[in-house]
Amino acid sequence: MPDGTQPRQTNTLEPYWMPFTANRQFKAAPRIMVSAKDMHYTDDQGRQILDASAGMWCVNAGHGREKITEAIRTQAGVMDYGPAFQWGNPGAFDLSARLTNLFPGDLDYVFYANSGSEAVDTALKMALAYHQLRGDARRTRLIGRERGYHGVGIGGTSVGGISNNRKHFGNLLAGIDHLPHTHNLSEMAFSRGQPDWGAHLADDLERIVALHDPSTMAAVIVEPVAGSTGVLVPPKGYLEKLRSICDTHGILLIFDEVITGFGRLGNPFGADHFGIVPDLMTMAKGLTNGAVPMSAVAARAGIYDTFMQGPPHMIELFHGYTYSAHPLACAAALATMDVFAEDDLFNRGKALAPVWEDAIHGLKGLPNVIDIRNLGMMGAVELVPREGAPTTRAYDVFLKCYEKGLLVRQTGDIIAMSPPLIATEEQLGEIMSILAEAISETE
Ligand code: PXG
Repeated sequence: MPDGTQPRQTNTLEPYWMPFTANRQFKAAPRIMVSAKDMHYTDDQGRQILDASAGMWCVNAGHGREKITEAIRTQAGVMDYGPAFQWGNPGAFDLSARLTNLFPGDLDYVFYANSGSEAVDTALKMALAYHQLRGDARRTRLIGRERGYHGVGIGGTSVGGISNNRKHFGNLLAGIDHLPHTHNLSEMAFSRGQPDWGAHLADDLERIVALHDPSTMAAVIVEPVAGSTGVLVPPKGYLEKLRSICDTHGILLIFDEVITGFGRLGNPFGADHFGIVPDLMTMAKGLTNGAVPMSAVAARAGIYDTFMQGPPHMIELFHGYTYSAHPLACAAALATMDVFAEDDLFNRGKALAPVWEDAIHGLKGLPNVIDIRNLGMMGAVELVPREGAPTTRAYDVFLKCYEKGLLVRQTGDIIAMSPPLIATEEQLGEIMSILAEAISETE
Protein backbone atom coordinates (compact mmCIF):
# COMPACT_ATOMS: atom_id res chain seq x y z
CA MET A 1 0.00 0.00 0.00
CA PRO A 2 1.33 3.46 -0.75
CA ASP A 3 1.99 5.26 2.55
CA GLY A 4 1.77 8.71 1.03
CA THR A 5 5.43 9.57 1.64
CA GLN A 6 6.78 8.47 -1.69
CA PRO A 7 5.51 9.68 -5.01
CA ARG A 8 4.33 6.69 -7.02
CA GLN A 9 4.17 8.48 -10.32
CA THR A 10 6.83 7.69 -12.85
CA ASN A 11 5.52 9.98 -15.54
CA THR A 12 3.13 12.89 -15.75
CA LEU A 13 0.37 10.84 -17.33
CA GLU A 14 -0.04 8.73 -14.21
CA PRO A 15 -2.21 10.81 -11.83
CA TYR A 16 -5.10 11.34 -14.25
CA TRP A 17 -7.61 8.53 -13.66
CA MET A 18 -9.26 8.58 -17.06
CA PRO A 19 -12.99 7.95 -17.54
CA PHE A 20 -14.23 4.95 -19.56
CA THR A 21 -10.62 4.35 -20.63
CA ALA A 22 -8.18 1.45 -20.39
CA ASN A 23 -5.81 3.58 -18.29
CA ARG A 24 -2.74 1.33 -18.47
CA GLN A 25 -3.05 0.68 -22.16
CA PHE A 26 -3.63 4.38 -22.88
CA LYS A 27 -0.72 5.59 -20.76
CA ALA A 28 1.61 3.16 -22.53
CA ALA A 29 0.65 4.68 -25.90
CA PRO A 30 -1.24 7.92 -25.33
CA ARG A 31 -3.44 9.73 -27.82
CA ILE A 32 -3.52 13.38 -26.88
CA MET A 33 -5.40 16.09 -28.75
CA VAL A 34 -4.14 19.62 -28.32
CA SER A 35 -6.26 21.77 -30.63
CA ALA A 36 -9.26 21.61 -32.92
CA LYS A 37 -10.69 23.61 -35.81
CA ASP A 38 -13.68 22.88 -38.05
CA MET A 39 -13.48 19.17 -39.01
CA HIS A 40 -10.04 18.43 -37.56
CA TYR A 41 -8.19 17.83 -34.34
CA THR A 42 -4.44 18.29 -34.07
CA ASP A 43 -2.66 15.83 -31.79
CA ASP A 44 0.46 16.37 -29.71
CA GLN A 45 2.58 15.04 -32.59
CA GLY A 46 1.20 17.81 -34.79
CA ARG A 47 -0.89 15.39 -36.87
CA GLN A 48 -4.27 16.37 -38.30
CA ILE A 49 -7.09 14.00 -37.32
CA LEU A 50 -10.36 14.13 -39.26
CA ASP A 51 -13.22 14.05 -36.77
CA ALA A 52 -15.81 11.45 -37.79
CA SER A 53 -17.54 11.43 -34.41
CA ALA A 54 -18.04 15.13 -33.61
CA GLY A 55 -15.77 14.68 -30.58
CA MET A 56 -18.05 12.41 -28.57
CA TRP A 57 -21.24 13.19 -30.51
CA CYS A 58 -21.29 16.80 -29.35
CA VAL A 59 -19.52 19.18 -31.75
CA ASN A 60 -22.41 19.35 -34.20
CA ALA A 61 -21.33 22.67 -35.78
CA GLY A 62 -17.66 21.76 -36.07
CA HIS A 63 -14.77 22.85 -33.86
CA GLY A 64 -13.65 26.29 -32.79
CA ARG A 65 -16.68 28.26 -33.94
CA GLU A 66 -15.63 31.86 -33.36
CA LYS A 67 -19.13 33.08 -32.50
CA ILE A 68 -19.40 30.55 -29.66
CA THR A 69 -15.86 31.19 -28.42
CA GLU A 70 -16.48 34.93 -28.41
CA ALA A 71 -19.79 34.60 -26.54
CA ILE A 72 -18.09 32.55 -23.79
CA ARG A 73 -15.19 35.01 -23.58
CA THR A 74 -17.52 38.01 -23.34
CA GLN A 75 -19.80 36.43 -20.75
CA ALA A 76 -16.81 35.45 -18.58
CA GLY A 77 -15.88 39.13 -18.45
CA VAL A 78 -19.41 40.33 -17.66
CA MET A 79 -20.56 37.85 -15.00
CA ASP A 80 -18.63 34.68 -14.28
CA TYR A 81 -21.21 32.94 -12.12
CA GLY A 82 -24.77 33.60 -11.03
CA PRO A 83 -26.57 31.80 -8.21
CA ALA A 84 -29.06 29.38 -9.68
CA PHE A 85 -31.58 28.96 -6.86
CA GLN A 86 -33.94 31.90 -6.19
CA TRP A 87 -31.92 34.06 -8.64
CA GLY A 88 -31.73 34.18 -12.40
CA ASN A 89 -29.44 35.46 -15.12
CA PRO A 90 -30.65 36.99 -18.40
CA GLY A 91 -29.09 34.31 -20.59
CA ALA A 92 -31.10 31.59 -18.85
CA PHE A 93 -34.40 33.22 -19.80
CA ASP A 94 -33.28 34.11 -23.32
CA LEU A 95 -32.08 30.56 -23.89
CA SER A 96 -35.28 29.02 -22.51
CA ALA A 97 -37.43 31.11 -24.89
CA ARG A 98 -35.16 30.15 -27.76
CA LEU A 99 -35.14 26.44 -26.96
CA THR A 100 -38.85 26.06 -26.27
CA ASN A 101 -39.49 27.60 -29.71
CA LEU A 102 -37.37 24.82 -31.15
CA PHE A 103 -38.98 21.98 -29.15
CA PRO A 104 -41.82 20.00 -30.71
CA GLY A 105 -45.42 20.02 -29.45
CA ASP A 106 -46.15 21.45 -26.04
CA LEU A 107 -42.66 20.84 -24.62
CA ASP A 108 -42.89 24.41 -23.33
CA TYR A 109 -40.60 24.33 -20.30
CA VAL A 110 -36.92 23.66 -19.83
CA PHE A 111 -34.85 22.76 -16.74
CA TYR A 112 -31.04 22.88 -16.79
CA ALA A 113 -28.27 20.57 -15.60
CA ASN A 114 -24.65 20.06 -16.64
CA SER A 115 -24.36 16.64 -18.22
CA GLY A 116 -26.50 14.11 -19.97
CA SER A 117 -26.33 11.94 -16.85
CA GLU A 118 -27.77 14.72 -14.71
CA ALA A 119 -30.47 15.47 -17.27
CA VAL A 120 -31.53 11.82 -17.20
CA ASP A 121 -31.66 11.63 -13.41
CA THR A 122 -33.59 14.94 -13.42
CA ALA A 123 -36.14 13.58 -15.89
CA LEU A 124 -36.62 10.37 -13.88
CA LYS A 125 -37.14 12.36 -10.67
CA MET A 126 -39.58 14.68 -12.44
CA ALA A 127 -41.58 11.67 -13.59
CA LEU A 128 -41.78 10.24 -10.07
CA ALA A 129 -42.71 13.57 -8.49
CA TYR A 130 -45.26 14.30 -11.23
CA HIS A 131 -47.25 11.17 -10.47
CA GLN A 132 -47.04 11.79 -6.74
CA LEU A 133 -48.30 15.36 -7.11
CA ARG A 134 -51.19 14.10 -9.22
CA GLY A 135 -52.17 11.91 -6.29
CA ASP A 136 -50.99 8.72 -8.00
CA ALA A 137 -48.01 7.92 -5.80
CA ARG A 138 -48.10 4.21 -6.59
CA ARG A 139 -46.62 4.95 -10.02
CA THR A 140 -42.95 4.48 -9.24
CA ARG A 141 -41.73 1.89 -11.74
CA LEU A 142 -39.22 3.06 -14.37
CA ILE A 143 -38.61 1.15 -17.58
CA GLY A 144 -35.42 1.33 -19.63
CA ARG A 145 -34.16 -0.86 -22.45
CA GLU A 146 -31.37 -3.37 -22.95
CA ARG A 147 -28.38 -1.73 -24.67
CA GLY A 148 -29.69 1.69 -23.64
CA TYR A 149 -27.21 4.27 -22.36
CA HIS A 150 -28.50 7.01 -20.10
CA GLY A 151 -25.31 8.17 -18.46
CA VAL A 152 -23.68 7.21 -15.20
CA GLY A 153 -25.87 8.56 -12.40
CA ILE A 154 -27.53 5.92 -10.26
CA GLY A 155 -30.85 6.56 -12.02
CA GLY A 156 -29.35 6.48 -15.51
CA THR A 157 -27.26 3.42 -14.66
CA SER A 158 -30.36 1.64 -13.33
CA VAL A 159 -32.49 2.24 -16.44
CA GLY A 160 -29.45 1.72 -18.67
CA GLY A 161 -28.98 -1.62 -20.33
CA ILE A 162 -25.22 -2.15 -20.61
CA SER A 163 -24.01 -4.95 -18.41
CA ASN A 164 -20.46 -3.61 -17.89
CA ASN A 165 -21.87 -0.29 -16.70
CA ARG A 166 -24.14 -1.98 -14.16
CA LYS A 167 -22.44 -5.07 -12.81
CA HIS A 168 -20.04 -3.43 -10.34
CA PHE A 169 -22.58 -1.21 -8.67
CA GLY A 170 -24.78 -3.43 -6.56
CA ASN A 171 -28.53 -3.50 -6.83
CA LEU A 172 -28.94 0.01 -8.25
CA LEU A 173 -32.47 1.49 -8.04
CA ALA A 174 -35.33 -0.79 -7.10
CA GLY A 175 -38.42 -1.09 -9.28
CA ILE A 176 -36.75 -1.00 -12.68
CA ASP A 177 -37.51 -3.20 -15.67
CA HIS A 178 -36.10 -3.31 -19.20
CA LEU A 179 -37.52 -3.65 -22.67
CA PRO A 180 -35.59 -5.88 -25.07
CA HIS A 181 -33.16 -4.10 -27.36
CA THR A 182 -34.10 -3.81 -31.02
CA HIS A 183 -30.97 -5.14 -32.72
CA ASN A 184 -31.24 -8.39 -34.67
CA LEU A 185 -28.56 -9.15 -37.21
CA SER A 186 -30.38 -11.97 -38.95
CA GLU A 187 -33.48 -9.84 -39.54
CA MET A 188 -32.06 -6.40 -40.18
CA ALA A 189 -28.39 -6.48 -41.20
CA PHE A 190 -27.46 -3.86 -43.81
CA SER A 191 -30.78 -2.01 -43.50
CA ARG A 192 -30.66 1.49 -44.91
CA GLY A 193 -32.36 3.75 -42.41
CA GLN A 194 -35.11 2.24 -40.25
CA PRO A 195 -35.38 -1.56 -40.49
CA ASP A 196 -38.71 -2.98 -41.69
CA TRP A 197 -38.60 -5.74 -39.09
CA GLY A 198 -39.07 -5.36 -35.35
CA ALA A 199 -42.01 -3.03 -34.51
CA HIS A 200 -43.46 -5.92 -32.50
CA LEU A 201 -40.59 -5.62 -30.00
CA ALA A 202 -42.46 -2.65 -28.52
CA ASP A 203 -45.27 -5.03 -27.53
CA ASP A 204 -42.99 -6.24 -24.77
CA LEU A 205 -44.01 -3.09 -22.93
CA GLU A 206 -47.53 -4.55 -22.71
CA ARG A 207 -46.04 -7.66 -21.11
CA ILE A 208 -44.13 -5.58 -18.55
CA VAL A 209 -47.21 -3.48 -17.84
CA ALA A 210 -49.32 -6.60 -17.36
CA LEU A 211 -46.70 -8.10 -15.05
CA HIS A 212 -46.43 -5.09 -12.76
CA ASP A 213 -49.90 -3.57 -13.31
CA PRO A 214 -50.40 -0.21 -15.04
CA SER A 215 -51.09 1.45 -11.68
CA THR A 216 -47.40 1.05 -10.72
CA MET A 217 -45.86 2.37 -13.94
CA ALA A 218 -44.23 5.82 -13.90
CA ALA A 219 -42.15 6.22 -17.05
CA VAL A 220 -40.42 4.58 -19.98
CA ILE A 221 -37.09 6.03 -21.12
CA VAL A 222 -35.47 5.26 -24.47
CA GLU A 223 -33.01 6.83 -26.85
CA PRO A 224 -34.88 7.38 -30.14
CA VAL A 225 -31.76 5.90 -31.80
CA ALA A 226 -29.46 4.11 -29.33
CA GLY A 227 -26.10 5.79 -29.87
CA SER A 228 -23.50 4.46 -27.45
CA THR A 229 -24.13 0.78 -28.10
CA GLY A 230 -23.54 1.24 -31.79
CA VAL A 231 -26.33 3.18 -33.56
CA LEU A 232 -29.31 0.88 -33.09
CA VAL A 233 -31.94 2.35 -35.39
CA PRO A 234 -35.56 1.81 -34.26
CA PRO A 235 -37.62 -0.45 -36.50
CA LYS A 236 -40.38 1.26 -38.48
CA GLY A 237 -43.43 1.75 -36.25
CA TYR A 238 -41.60 0.80 -33.03
CA LEU A 239 -41.48 4.21 -31.37
CA GLU A 240 -45.05 4.95 -32.44
CA LYS A 241 -46.13 1.77 -30.63
CA LEU A 242 -44.24 2.72 -27.48
CA ARG A 243 -45.98 6.13 -27.50
CA SER A 244 -49.37 4.56 -27.91
CA ILE A 245 -48.87 1.93 -25.17
CA CYS A 246 -47.66 4.65 -22.80
CA ASP A 247 -50.76 6.73 -23.62
CA THR A 248 -53.08 3.81 -23.03
CA HIS A 249 -51.67 3.19 -19.56
CA GLY A 250 -50.90 6.72 -18.35
CA ILE A 251 -47.13 6.14 -18.48
CA LEU A 252 -44.79 9.03 -19.25
CA LEU A 253 -42.54 8.59 -22.27
CA ILE A 254 -39.06 10.07 -21.93
CA PHE A 255 -36.88 10.48 -25.01
CA ASP A 256 -33.20 10.68 -24.16
CA GLU A 257 -32.00 12.93 -26.98
CA VAL A 258 -28.52 13.57 -25.62
CA ILE A 259 -27.11 12.24 -28.92
CA THR A 260 -30.06 12.59 -31.31
CA GLY A 261 -30.74 16.23 -30.41
CA PHE A 262 -29.64 19.28 -32.38
CA GLY A 263 -29.58 18.09 -35.93
CA ARG A 264 -28.01 14.67 -35.92
CA LEU A 265 -31.08 13.20 -37.62
CA GLY A 266 -31.60 16.22 -39.89
CA ASN A 267 -34.23 17.80 -37.63
CA PRO A 268 -33.85 19.72 -34.40
CA PHE A 269 -34.68 16.54 -32.45
CA GLY A 270 -35.27 12.85 -33.01
CA ALA A 271 -38.83 13.54 -31.81
CA ASP A 272 -39.31 15.73 -34.92
CA HIS A 273 -37.78 13.12 -37.17
CA PHE A 274 -40.15 10.42 -35.91
CA GLY A 275 -43.14 12.75 -35.45
CA ILE A 276 -43.62 11.74 -31.82
CA VAL A 277 -43.88 14.13 -28.88
CA PRO A 278 -42.42 12.64 -25.69
CA ASP A 279 -43.54 13.87 -22.27
CA LEU A 280 -39.99 14.68 -21.19
CA MET A 281 -36.94 15.04 -23.40
CA THR A 282 -33.32 15.17 -22.28
CA MET A 283 -30.55 16.90 -24.23
CA ALA A 284 -26.87 17.86 -23.74
CA LYS A 285 -23.80 17.62 -26.01
CA GLY A 286 -24.86 19.64 -29.11
CA LEU A 287 -26.68 22.17 -26.90
CA THR A 288 -23.45 24.14 -26.53
CA ASN A 289 -21.63 22.49 -29.42
CA GLY A 290 -19.65 20.73 -26.70
CA ALA A 291 -17.93 23.98 -25.70
CA VAL A 292 -19.25 24.28 -22.12
CA PRO A 293 -20.88 21.47 -20.13
CA MET A 294 -24.65 21.93 -20.17
CA SER A 295 -27.73 19.74 -20.39
CA ALA A 296 -31.45 20.25 -20.18
CA VAL A 297 -34.79 18.54 -19.72
CA ALA A 298 -37.77 19.70 -21.75
CA ALA A 299 -41.16 19.15 -20.11
CA ARG A 300 -44.65 19.27 -21.53
CA ALA A 301 -46.84 22.09 -20.25
CA GLY A 302 -49.11 19.69 -18.36
CA ILE A 303 -46.18 18.36 -16.36
CA TYR A 304 -44.92 21.81 -15.41
CA ASP A 305 -48.47 22.90 -14.52
CA THR A 306 -48.86 19.91 -12.21
CA PHE A 307 -45.94 21.20 -10.15
CA MET A 308 -47.34 24.75 -9.96
CA GLN A 309 -49.65 24.18 -7.03
CA GLY A 310 -49.61 24.90 -3.31
CA PRO A 311 -48.73 28.27 -1.80
CA PRO A 312 -46.66 30.46 -4.17
CA HIS A 313 -43.79 30.82 -1.68
CA MET A 314 -43.22 27.07 -1.79
CA ILE A 315 -40.38 25.67 -3.91
CA GLU A 316 -42.19 23.38 -6.35
CA LEU A 317 -39.36 21.01 -7.28
CA PHE A 318 -36.67 20.25 -4.73
CA HIS A 319 -34.01 19.61 -7.32
CA GLY A 320 -31.31 21.58 -9.14
CA TYR A 321 -27.56 22.11 -9.45
CA THR A 322 -25.13 24.86 -8.43
CA TYR A 323 -24.36 25.23 -12.11
CA SER A 324 -27.91 24.95 -13.51
CA ALA A 325 -28.17 27.56 -16.30
CA HIS A 326 -24.56 28.66 -15.72
CA PRO A 327 -24.05 32.04 -17.44
CA LEU A 328 -21.12 30.76 -19.55
CA ALA A 329 -23.11 27.75 -20.66
CA CYS A 330 -26.16 29.89 -21.49
CA ALA A 331 -23.98 32.24 -23.55
CA ALA A 332 -22.42 29.29 -25.36
CA ALA A 333 -25.83 27.69 -26.02
CA LEU A 334 -27.34 30.93 -27.33
CA ALA A 335 -24.40 31.41 -29.68
CA THR A 336 -24.69 27.75 -30.72
CA MET A 337 -28.36 28.27 -31.62
CA ASP A 338 -27.29 31.29 -33.72
CA VAL A 339 -24.68 29.21 -35.52
CA PHE A 340 -27.16 26.38 -36.19
CA ALA A 341 -29.60 28.92 -37.67
CA GLU A 342 -27.07 30.97 -39.64
CA ASP A 343 -25.54 27.86 -41.21
CA ASP A 344 -28.98 26.21 -41.64
CA LEU A 345 -27.23 23.19 -40.17
CA PHE A 346 -30.22 21.00 -39.45
CA ASN A 347 -31.23 21.17 -43.12
CA ARG A 348 -27.64 20.60 -44.07
CA GLY A 349 -27.69 17.43 -41.98
CA LYS A 350 -30.88 16.39 -43.75
CA ALA A 351 -29.36 17.04 -47.19
CA LEU A 352 -26.14 15.19 -46.34
CA ALA A 353 -27.89 12.14 -44.87
CA PRO A 354 -28.43 10.32 -48.22
CA VAL A 355 -24.79 10.98 -49.18
CA TRP A 356 -23.71 9.60 -45.81
CA GLU A 357 -25.96 6.57 -46.26
CA ASP A 358 -24.49 5.74 -49.67
CA ALA A 359 -20.96 6.33 -48.42
CA ILE A 360 -21.21 4.07 -45.37
CA HIS A 361 -23.05 1.28 -47.20
CA GLY A 362 -20.21 1.36 -49.73
CA LEU A 363 -18.18 -0.53 -47.08
CA LYS A 364 -20.32 -3.66 -47.56
CA GLY A 365 -18.21 -6.58 -48.69
CA LEU A 366 -15.09 -5.61 -46.74
CA PRO A 367 -13.58 -8.38 -44.61
CA ASN A 368 -15.39 -9.16 -41.35
CA VAL A 369 -18.15 -6.58 -41.90
CA ILE A 370 -21.43 -8.18 -40.76
CA ASP A 371 -23.68 -5.11 -40.59
CA ILE A 372 -23.83 -1.49 -41.65
CA ARG A 373 -26.60 0.78 -40.36
CA ASN A 374 -27.42 4.46 -40.51
CA LEU A 375 -29.99 7.12 -39.80
CA GLY A 376 -29.58 10.83 -40.44
CA MET A 377 -25.91 11.59 -39.87
CA MET A 378 -25.37 8.62 -37.55
CA GLY A 379 -23.80 5.41 -38.79
CA ALA A 380 -22.13 2.22 -37.60
CA VAL A 381 -20.18 -0.68 -39.01
CA GLU A 382 -20.30 -3.96 -37.09
CA LEU A 383 -17.50 -6.50 -37.36
CA VAL A 384 -17.51 -10.17 -36.55
CA PRO A 385 -15.84 -10.63 -33.15
CA ARG A 386 -12.55 -12.52 -33.01
CA GLU A 387 -12.92 -16.00 -31.60
CA GLY A 388 -12.33 -15.76 -27.85
CA ALA A 389 -11.32 -12.09 -28.01
CA PRO A 390 -14.42 -9.97 -28.50
CA THR A 391 -13.94 -6.20 -29.05
CA THR A 392 -10.27 -6.51 -30.01
CA ARG A 393 -10.90 -6.40 -33.76
CA ALA A 394 -12.87 -3.14 -33.63
CA TYR A 395 -10.31 -1.71 -31.21
CA ASP A 396 -7.54 -2.47 -33.71
CA VAL A 397 -9.56 -0.78 -36.45
CA PHE A 398 -10.09 2.23 -34.17
CA LEU A 399 -6.31 2.43 -33.56
CA LYS A 400 -5.49 2.05 -37.25
CA CYS A 401 -7.95 4.83 -38.08
CA TYR A 402 -6.20 7.09 -35.60
CA GLU A 403 -2.79 6.25 -37.09
CA LYS A 404 -4.20 7.16 -40.48
CA GLY A 405 -5.66 10.43 -39.19
CA LEU A 406 -9.30 9.56 -38.47
CA LEU A 407 -11.23 9.78 -35.21
CA VAL A 408 -14.05 7.24 -34.80
CA ARG A 409 -15.76 5.70 -31.76
CA GLN A 410 -15.47 2.04 -30.89
CA THR A 411 -18.00 0.11 -28.84
CA GLY A 412 -17.77 -3.65 -28.62
CA ASP A 413 -17.03 -4.85 -32.15
CA ILE A 414 -18.72 -1.84 -33.67
CA ILE A 415 -17.27 1.35 -35.16
CA ALA A 416 -19.73 4.22 -34.63
CA MET A 417 -19.58 7.57 -36.34
CA SER A 418 -21.45 10.84 -36.61
CA PRO A 419 -19.42 13.66 -38.13
CA PRO A 420 -20.09 17.34 -37.49
CA LEU A 421 -22.87 18.62 -39.74
CA ILE A 422 -20.45 20.98 -41.51
CA ALA A 423 -18.67 18.03 -43.17
CA THR A 424 -18.26 18.31 -46.93
CA GLU A 425 -19.18 15.45 -49.24
CA GLU A 426 -15.43 15.02 -49.92
CA GLN A 427 -14.76 14.65 -46.21
CA LEU A 428 -17.48 12.00 -45.91
CA GLY A 429 -15.71 10.16 -48.72
CA GLU A 430 -12.37 10.57 -46.95
CA ILE A 431 -13.83 9.13 -43.74
CA MET A 432 -15.00 6.03 -45.59
CA SER A 433 -11.80 5.49 -47.53
CA ILE A 434 -9.66 5.65 -44.37
CA LEU A 435 -12.07 3.37 -42.50
CA ALA A 436 -12.12 0.94 -45.44
CA GLU A 437 -8.32 0.78 -45.42
CA ALA A 438 -8.25 0.23 -41.65
CA ILE A 439 -10.84 -2.57 -41.85
CA SER A 440 -9.08 -4.21 -44.79
CA GLU A 441 -5.71 -4.17 -43.01
CA THR A 442 -7.11 -5.67 -39.78
CA GLU A 443 -6.99 -9.44 -39.51
N1 PXG B 1 -27.82 9.82 -22.48
C1 PXG B 1 -27.38 9.47 -23.68
C2 PXG B 1 -28.34 9.00 -24.72
C3 PXG B 1 -26.00 9.57 -23.97
O1 PXG B 1 -25.56 9.20 -25.18
C4 PXG B 1 -25.67 10.37 -21.73
C5 PXG B 1 -27.02 10.26 -21.50
C6 PXG B 1 -24.79 10.87 -20.63
O2 PXG B 1 -24.26 12.10 -20.91
P1 PXG B 1 -22.98 12.66 -20.11
O3 PXG B 1 -22.93 14.09 -20.53
O4 PXG B 1 -23.27 12.52 -18.66
O5 PXG B 1 -21.81 11.83 -20.56
C7 PXG B 1 -25.13 10.02 -22.97
C8 PXG B 1 -23.66 10.14 -23.22
C9 PXG B 1 -19.93 7.20 -27.12
C10 PXG B 1 -20.23 8.11 -25.97
O6 PXG B 1 -18.87 7.23 -27.68
C11 PXG B 1 -21.55 8.41 -25.68
C12 PXG B 1 -21.85 9.23 -24.59
C13 PXG B 1 -20.84 9.74 -23.83
C14 PXG B 1 -19.51 9.45 -24.14
C15 PXG B 1 -19.20 8.63 -25.22
O7 PXG B 1 -20.85 6.47 -27.54
N2 PXG B 1 -23.18 9.47 -24.33
